[in-house]
Parts: sequence; structure tokens; C-alpha cells
Amino acid sequence: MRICVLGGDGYCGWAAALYLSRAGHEVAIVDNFLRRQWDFELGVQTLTPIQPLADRIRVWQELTGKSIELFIGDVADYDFLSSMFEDFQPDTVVHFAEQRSAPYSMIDRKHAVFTQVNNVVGTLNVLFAIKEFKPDCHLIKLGTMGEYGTPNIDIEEGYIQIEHNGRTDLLPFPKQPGSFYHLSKVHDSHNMMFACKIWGLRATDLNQGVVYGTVTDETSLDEALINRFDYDDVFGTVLNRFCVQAVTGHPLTVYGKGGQTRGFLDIRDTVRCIELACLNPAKAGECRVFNQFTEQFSVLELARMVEAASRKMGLHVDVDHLPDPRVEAEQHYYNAKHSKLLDLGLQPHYLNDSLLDSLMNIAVKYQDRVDTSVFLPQVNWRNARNRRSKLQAAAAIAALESKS
Ligand code: NAD
Ligand code: USQ
Repeated sequence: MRICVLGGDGYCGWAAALYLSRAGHEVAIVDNFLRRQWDFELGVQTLTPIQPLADRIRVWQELTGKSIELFIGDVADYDFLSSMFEDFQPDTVVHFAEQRSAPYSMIDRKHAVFTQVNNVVGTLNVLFAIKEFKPDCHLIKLGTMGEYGTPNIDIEEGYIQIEHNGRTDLLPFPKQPGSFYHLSKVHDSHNMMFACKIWGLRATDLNQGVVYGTVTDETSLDEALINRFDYDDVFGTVLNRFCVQAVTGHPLTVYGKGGQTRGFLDIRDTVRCIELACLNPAKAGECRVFNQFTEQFSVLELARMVEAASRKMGLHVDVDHLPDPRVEAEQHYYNAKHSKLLDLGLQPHYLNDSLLDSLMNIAVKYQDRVDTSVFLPQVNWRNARNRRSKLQAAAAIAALESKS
């Protein structure tokens, strides 16, 4: 297949592009390096020393003999996207290219507006480009489990059969997202459903849970292929953050009671899920939804697991309960269905002791790159104007000056 990976310089996109390339597909990466710019803006960096994209791709080609085409540009720029479609003619587009941090979208008005414009316009452009240049192309779009929120009923995969006043219908599952970022995904989902209905496009909305880990079979082939591992308060996801906090002896930052329960998956399962969706495309006119996660945990359960793994390594770690900077249920019912990808053949990597040890060991390996000032949350949902960017940039500049 000719597969175009939008956002292929990012965390999930890089791992997926290599996996699909190794599996024998013709792969193109599209990215405009916004993610690297956000690191500069916030004064943070990934724990792992990622290489420039062109270098990563060159090393991949030298090691495997497989080439990956590169298109540098903005998915939200329709002229750029059109020329990419005409040139590469994808059979499948895997769309990761969005601003994906909930805290980033909650910094202030500017960041909320940017997030929704970047994400919603980007996805609309992809839908129009498919319609205009390759109507049979299968769109695989990364959504999020956070679209559903935490309702007091079981969460279905995208649609729910509802009986009302004696009549029944299969309707989109109600959405109760918890940030302007998560809202952008809901808007995308509605636009995709509508485009499939009116133009007969084929799409798969992958409502992914929180991803952890950094190593895949492909990225471990060479240090130059190493993937991102974010642990800061804005882009770092919870388990990755806890592992880095533990190895530096920092108390684990559980927000509130820690009963917040989410779906989780290993990055190796992310890439396999993408492949399964590619190999089993949606039908023309179908906008199907898969819930993409393998296990659910509460934040406090994860903290206890990391605490136990640390003890085995001879590290003492405390678990702190900080006031929750987010507006979210701290204790709630959660039972989300996730059988469709298993039915297609997914064999999950479950979070066991050895997997947790390997995550902790990555944190140990790059410990000297850790900036402990980004452990505490600095974006509060209740404020319309957080000072996160300016403060952090000032701290980063001061740190640079003290080093030079
Ligand atoms: P990431 O930030 O590491 O990667 C996103 C990539 O897209 C970056 O390289 C960025 O430069 C690029 N990008 C963003 N906007 C762009 C634009 N307008 N044009 C071109 N490139 C653009 O994010 P990630 O963690 O790899 O997440 C990828 C997707 O998966 C996102 O849509 C995210 O919402 C979804 N997702 C991620 C997680 C997770 O835990 N990481 C969980 C669920 C869903
Ligand atoms: N949390 C803590 N302590 C921390 C960090 C987070 O208790 O130090 C809590 C949060 O309050 C939240 C939960 O952990 O309740 C998950 O937070 P997170 O930052 O790990 O993940 P989230 O903001 O939900 O976003 C991430 C990705 C996003 C993706 C989403 C999937 O950044 O792109 O859409 O996971 S889901 O959670 O299913 O919506």
C-alpha cells in the first residue's frame, strides 16, 4: 500500500511510519515540525535525544534499504496538502498531525484557538483532499478515548443503540470531552461522519487511550532512530511522567484523589493497531470507530505500580496527591468496550513488571537530561490565562545562561 503518515515526526507517527515501512508498504511522512517548536516555546525537551527528521530517515534507509518519502509542510495549508496528494497518491492516509496536549490547549485563549484551528482545519483539509484527488483513499484518523469523558454507563465503540419513546436508533455515543484539545477531536469526528455520509468516503476513527513507552522493534535498531519520551507537565503523559519522576526521587504527581481511570496502551500496540486498520479498510461511506487501548487503570493504580517497581530497584518514592489542576471527576465509574481491534488480531503487550522495569530503565539511561522543574503542573483549567509559556521560557533562558 501507499501510506501517507501525517505527523510522522511525532511520537506515535514516527513509530508507525517505521513499522509500516518495515512491513513493506510505500511510506511518506508529512510534518511541519510544530511539535519541535512547541518544545522551544515551553522550554522543555524530550527525555530521549531525538535526531532531525532527515537524519532519522537517512539512517533508516541505510539500515534497511527502505526509503521513506518526506513532505515538509502544514496539513492546515490546502495548497500544500493538495500537491502532496497529487504527487504521492496515497491508498491510505494515517492522520496523527494535530496539537495533542490537553494542558497546552488550556494555557489561554490563544492556545485554545490555535489547537482547534490547527486540528479542525487540518482534518477538514484532509477530507476535502481525499474527495478531490483520491476518493477511494482510506482515512485512518487518531481520535481519543477522551472524547467520551467519564459517563456513568459503559462506553461503546463509537455508536450506541438508544431506545426513546418506543423507537430505537444507532446513534453516535454522547461526547463529554474534558479540554479544548479533546473538544477538537469531537469536532473532527463529526466532520468525518458527515463527509463519509455525503461523499461516500471511507474512514476509521481510532479513539486511542493514553500511550506509554518509547521503544519499538524498529526504533531500537539504532540510537539515531530513537523516539520521543515526553515527561513535562504539558506534553508528558502520566505513566511516562511517573517513571521519570521515580528515577529522580521526585514524589509522583497524582492529581487529586487519583481515581481518574483511563484506557492505556503500549506504543508497540499503537503501531500494530494502525497496521490492522490499514489492512482492513472501512467500506465506502462508512465512518467506523475503534476504541484503541488494551487495559484500563486509575492514576493511583499506576502510581502504586511505579512505586513498587522503584522499590525493586532500591529507590524510595513517595506518592503525592496534588490539588487537581484539571476539572475532571477524581473518582468515577469506567468501563469502555475495546474488542474491535482484538477481533482483527491485535495481541496486546500488557503492562507487567518487566515492561515497567524497561520503562524505568529508559528513564535511568537518560537521567542526566531530566529537568525536574517541569514535574509540577503549571496549567490550571480554572484560569483563562495561565502564564505557562512565559514563565517556562524565562526559566529555560536562565538555565542556559547559568550553564554558559
Ligand atoms: P506528537 O505531538 O508527538 O506528534 C504530532 C506530530 O504532528 C508532530 O510531529 C507535529 O509536528 C505534527 N503536526 C501537528 N500539526 C501539524 C500540522 N498542522 N501540519 C503538519 N504536521 C503537524 O503527538 P503524538 O503523541 O504522536 O499523537 C499523535 C496523534 O495521536 C494525535 O492526533 C493525538 O491526538 C493522538 N493521540 C495520542 C495519544 C498519546 O498518548 N500520545 C493518545 C491518544 C491519541
Ligand atoms: N495526571 C496525573 N498526574 C500527572 C499527569 C496526569 O494525575 O502528572 C492525570 C490527569 O489529570 C488525567 C490522567 O492522568 O486524569 C491522564 O492525563 P495525561 O496527561 O496522561 O493524558 P491526557 O491529558 O488525557 O492526554 C493524553 C494525550 C492525548 C490523548 C489522551 C488519551 O496527550 O493526546 O488524546 O491521552 S485519553 O486520556 O484517553 O483521552
